[in-house]
Amino acid sequence: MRSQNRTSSQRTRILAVASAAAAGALALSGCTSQVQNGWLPGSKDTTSNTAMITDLWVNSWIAAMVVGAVTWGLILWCLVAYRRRKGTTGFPRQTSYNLPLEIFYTAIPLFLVVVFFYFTDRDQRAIDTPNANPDVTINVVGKQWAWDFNYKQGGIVKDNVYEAGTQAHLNGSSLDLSKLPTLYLPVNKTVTIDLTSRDVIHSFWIPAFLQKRDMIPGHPNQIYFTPQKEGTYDGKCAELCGEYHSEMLFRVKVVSEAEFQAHLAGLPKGLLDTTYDRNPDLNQK
Ligand SMILES: [Cu+2]
Repeated sequence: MRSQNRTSSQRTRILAVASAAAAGALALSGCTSQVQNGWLPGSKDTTSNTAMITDLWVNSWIAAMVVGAVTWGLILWCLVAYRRRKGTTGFPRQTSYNLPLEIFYTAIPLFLVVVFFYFTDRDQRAIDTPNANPDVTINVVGKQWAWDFNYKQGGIVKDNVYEAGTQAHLNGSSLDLSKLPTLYLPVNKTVTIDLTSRDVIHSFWIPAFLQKRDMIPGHPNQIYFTPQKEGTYDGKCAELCGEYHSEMLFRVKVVSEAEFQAHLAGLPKGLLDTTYDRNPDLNQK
C-alpha cells in the first residue's frame, strides 16, 4: 500500500507547483491592454455598453481559467501522487464512492452556473433597456445584399431622411470604402436602432460596438446605445443571407452633432417604406 501514502514534503511541492501555475496565469492576464480587453475589438469607451460587455467577457474568462487551473492542478497531482511505483503489485485500493467529493463536484459547478447566469442576466437587462426618449432613432433595413437607413424625425433629427445603400463589390482588388452605405451617428447622443428586413434574416453587426442582432422579416428588433468615441467603424451582416452575404458591408461614422446634422441635411427627404420588401410569406397573401 505504499502508493497510497504521500509524504508531506511531496504534498507541499505539488501545492507549490499548482499555486505557481495559477499565479502565472493571473500575472499574464494583466500584461497588455489588448489582453485586459480580452482581445475584443474597439475599446471600453466605444459605446455606453462596451465597458459592461468587456468586463463580463474578461471576468468570465478569468473565472473559467481559475476553474481550469484548479482542475488541471488536481489532474496533475493525481498523476504524480498516485502513479504506479516500483515494486507495487496488484491493483491499487479500489474506492466505489466518496460522498464529500461528490457533493463538492456537484455543488461547485452549480454555483458557477448560477453566478454566470446572474451577471449575464443583469448585464443583458441593462443593455436591452429601451431608451425613454432617444435623441436619434434610425430604422436600419437589411436587404439582399445591402442596407437602407431611415433617420426618423424626432429628438435631434428634424426631418425624415433616408439613405438607400448599394452592395459592395469584392473583386479581389481594393474596395472603395467611400461607396459603402454609411450610417452616421452623433457622439454622446442616445441612439435607438430599429432593425427590420426586406427579405431574409440578416444580422446587424458593428464589431467594435460588441453588439449584434438579427433582422427578422416581420419581427422588428432594437438595439440601444450611446456612441462615445468619434471615428469610423466597420459594419457587416452576420447572418448567412445568400450568395453575396460577404458583400453586405457598411460603415459607421460617429461624428459631432454638427457634422451629423450636416450629413442629414444632404440626404433625400422621406422614409423608405416596404414597397421593395419581398418576403415570400407576405407576398403569397
Ligand atoms: Cu445579410
